[in-house]
Amino acid sequence: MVTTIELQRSAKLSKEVMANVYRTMYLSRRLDDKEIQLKRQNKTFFQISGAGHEAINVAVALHLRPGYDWFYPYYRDRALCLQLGVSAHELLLAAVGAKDDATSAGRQMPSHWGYKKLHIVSQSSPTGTQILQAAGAADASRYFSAIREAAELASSFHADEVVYVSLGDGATSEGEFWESLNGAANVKAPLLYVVEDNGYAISVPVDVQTAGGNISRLVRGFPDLLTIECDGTDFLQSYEAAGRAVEYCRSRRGPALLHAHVVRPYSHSLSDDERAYKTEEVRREEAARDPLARWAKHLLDQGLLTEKELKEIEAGADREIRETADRALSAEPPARDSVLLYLYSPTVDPTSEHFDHPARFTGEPKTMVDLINACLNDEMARDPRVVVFGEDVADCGHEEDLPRVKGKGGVFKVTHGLQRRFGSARCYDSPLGEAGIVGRAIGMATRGLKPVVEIQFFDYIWPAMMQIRNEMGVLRWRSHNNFACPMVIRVPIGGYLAGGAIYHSQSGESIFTHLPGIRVVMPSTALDANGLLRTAIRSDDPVLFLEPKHLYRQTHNRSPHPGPDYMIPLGKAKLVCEGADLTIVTYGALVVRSLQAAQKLEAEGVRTEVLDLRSLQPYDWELIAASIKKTNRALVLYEDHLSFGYGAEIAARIADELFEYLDAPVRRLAGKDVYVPYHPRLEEAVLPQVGDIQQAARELAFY
Ligand SMILES: Cc1ncc(C[n+]2csc(CCOP(=O)(O)OP(=O)(O)O)c2C)c(N)n1
Repeated sequence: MVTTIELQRSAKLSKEVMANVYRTMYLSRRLDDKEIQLKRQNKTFFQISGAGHEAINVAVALHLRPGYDWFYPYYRDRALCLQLGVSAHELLLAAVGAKDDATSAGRQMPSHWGYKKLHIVSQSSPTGTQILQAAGAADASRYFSAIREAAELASSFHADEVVYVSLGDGATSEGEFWESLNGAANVKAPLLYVVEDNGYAISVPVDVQTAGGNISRLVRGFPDLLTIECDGTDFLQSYEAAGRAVEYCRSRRGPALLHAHVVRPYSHSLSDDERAYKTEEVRREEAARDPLARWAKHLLDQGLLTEKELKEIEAGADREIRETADRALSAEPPARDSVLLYLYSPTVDPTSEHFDHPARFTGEPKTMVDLINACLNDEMARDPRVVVFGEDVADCGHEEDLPRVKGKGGVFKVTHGLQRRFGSARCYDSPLGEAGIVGRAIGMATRGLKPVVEIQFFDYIWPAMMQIRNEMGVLRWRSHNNFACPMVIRVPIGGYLAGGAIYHSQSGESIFTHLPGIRVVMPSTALDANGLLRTAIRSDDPVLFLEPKHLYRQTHNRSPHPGPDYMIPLGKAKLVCEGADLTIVTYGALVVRSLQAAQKLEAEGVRTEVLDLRSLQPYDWELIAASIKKTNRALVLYEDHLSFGYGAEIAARIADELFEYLDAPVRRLAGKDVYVPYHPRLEEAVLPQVGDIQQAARELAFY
């Protein structure tokens, strides 16, 4: 639907509200000034202003409900936060990075909002990530409407709630913006986009940034998206436009995009001087549109406030800032030793015995695909908050055709039957966009759902890297445990496919184990996959669940179903073969190859111990150390490229901490530092084979 609204000045506001609007706008501007002063005095460490955006901010906030609606505000949204109920003191605590700063306890720069009570979700610095998360928060709203048992478990849900997200004109160029629009428009999500267009992204003018220079014109083809363009420096016009946009979302007609033209009088940030790229003429024109001055003039011209009343409002705000700045400057800084707190859930420990639940086997042996599928079935039945989405994961995109088709359920069939059993609200196809899958899952998880999403192949996880690295792994830590996104990303990984080639054989687990805040798991058997996935789903942390796809249907790793509560704690390796002469530390597809090599070595008189790590972050150092203290020789074996790989960390730690126990250098055997090629002969040359393991182990044993 293409909808552009003719704006009329019909807003009816009391004198008191209008005076308060001025107060918030003025307070916001003077807080910027105060922060700039403090930064120049080296009493704070960063400043970015909301100057020029105050009118649209306050206008939108007046239509929204703090602690009821959900907010993903851009860094310029100081006035929005104030209007929603954040105090000047709270903002200044963030500027000084105080221990009691509610956004992050000194971990984030100021203007990275996050106030749990008000539902202002912790924000980060990448310009586009919040947009997909907001779409996810709106997805959660739709989910709660559809699945009442889940809504009953939600910390907050209202049938007419709205999710607010704001961004700059520059940020509309991020792919995440377009992914979000496609997703939100397609499902009529109750998502309000406010594009605060100040004409520049740092120094890049909007006509250089955006085709045709006008974002609302570009997005008008999205069905069910209401687009409204307004002068965001004119409070009344902004108020009316925001009212219509919010009402559209509240009444569940679809998402709305409010394109507000604003100005940016204080340069991009304190590190920028706009005179380097804006002419005096442009700056003069922008100054004439300053929303604060315009609103003051309107109030005086219309006789709504006297000069004296205006001055009283200003004096009151100035006083508040002075007092609160003094208090903020003497606030206690965060303790140095607090820095490691809240990388992971402080209350749910997936390495604990609580997650050690014995198996009660039933039925015939099943493959890894079957037992992952069984775990998803069990967990979806157990917890209405578990939701599965990704590319092709549904059985049939057109639900009405389900009775007449066999059902897809993922390219590897891991999610087969979930849509049929649990319905299309709980298992559905996402658009083809990995950032969207992860970003939306983060938004849903923040609201208390448990997304278990699939990235179709590890090789295609990279578009989601921004969301994984800068959001999923960071959210809990950066918000000082105020927000979290416990979720699971399932990813088929690795080679040995004979034909998988460069783009269907990749490994790369070390890139993720390197990231604080994320658990990384890689099972090598059907039973472990079942038990570890259940732990991942029931844990309170984000988990990257890597499934060696070569093992999906192998008969050697099959197991009967271990029961609906079977769990293996994270960080527990498995001793899969006992030996006395050397230890192979490995995981994934190389476990079975190590066992085959160990058997052959046995015939040569070499007794090989094999450890399957199963969980890569955290990993079982205790078992590794115990084994090497016994065998005194270590071979670290992994499928990924040798250099800078996961095994490099393990090998380094063994050399560091177990040096006195070693009778030989720590050895590594891994994939070559080259891509996995298509022809099986070439693939064999790249990935470690049983013969290679045998040779490396033999050399080590006889070193
Ligand atoms: C993904 C990403 N790329 C680059 C940056 C650096 N950066 C910070 S703000 C900014 C410009 C943003 O412009 P716009 O969205 O128009 O917002 P404005 O600052 O004008 O309000 C850039 C390039 C960033 N923070 N994140």
